[in-house]
Amino acid sequence: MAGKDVQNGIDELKEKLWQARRVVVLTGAGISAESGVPTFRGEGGLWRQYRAMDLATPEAFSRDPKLVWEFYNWRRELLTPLVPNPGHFALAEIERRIPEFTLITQNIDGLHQKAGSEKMLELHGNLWWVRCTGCESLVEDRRVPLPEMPACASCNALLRPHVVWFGEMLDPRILNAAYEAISNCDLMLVVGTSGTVQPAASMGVQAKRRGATVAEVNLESTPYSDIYHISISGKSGEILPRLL
Ligand code: BJW
Ligand code: ZN
Repeated sequence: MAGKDVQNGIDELKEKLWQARRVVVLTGAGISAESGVPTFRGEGGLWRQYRAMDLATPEAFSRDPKLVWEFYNWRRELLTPLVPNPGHFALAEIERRIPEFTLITQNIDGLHQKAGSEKMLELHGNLWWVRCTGCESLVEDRRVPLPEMPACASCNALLRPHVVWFGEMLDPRILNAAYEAISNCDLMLVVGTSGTVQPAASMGVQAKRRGATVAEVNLESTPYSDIYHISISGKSGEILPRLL
């Protein structure tokens, strides 16, 4: 995409954004890429190096919980020194300036909160929370690393990461809140997601069907680039601050 197209896309998005009353932003791994967090697909992506079905399914966890915990402990180690980038900070600032704002993220890294975002829905959970496989209790646990087979403080059963694996249902309260925001928004911005994982992948199209303007910011084109109203090609850490 030529620089002029990028500038035109930014100008158009800026106009729509600052006219809007209700804004939804959906983010994926790409927004955290400039902070040093690996994405899933694409070059250097986690699912290029590891088989998702061996690590991110309930079946994998039942079969080999140690291996799955090893993977999530490694991700915790990787994330510990990382900080939000200008893309995260720009979204936190947009939230402060828009009357009704919802950030829906597929990311589990917690970097949006670190940047100051508050009105957030975490569709796929959070790496820094653990859930008991016995009593279902949910607690924040920032130990790095966790023990090989971490146990629940109340019932001693095995803990699992509080994330959503393939084949698992998303939390219905979070999903309903996301659909509610999407169906009422004037503008939806989709940032740094490949649009391959459902149900998040269809959310932009649903907003468009409900009459919202939908814009995408991504380093590469996605299956939705020609469907959304505005598609801006570039790094979110460079594009999003230019909206302010
Ligand atoms: C930049 C950039 C920069 C880079 N600036 N951009 C309907 C049809 C078919 C299948 C299904 C369906 N409904 C459900 C399914 C099954 C499945 C699914 O979608 N499978 C597809 C792969 C086909 N979905 C599920 O199982 C979901 N559950 C569900 O729907 O339950 C009901 C149900 C179950 C079973 C059958 C039917 C219904 C749960 C999905 C859970 C996903 N979990 C993961 C792991 C989370 C924990 C962890 O991190 O370990 O979530 S998988 C992984 O993918 C992670 C991500 O959140 C998710 C999305 O990835 P994302 O964010 O898009 O990252 P990438 O890497 O793909 O893309 C990065 C993008 O950034 C790229 O586009 C780059 O260009 C860009 N980029 N640098 C801007 N600087
Ligand atoms: Zn327990």
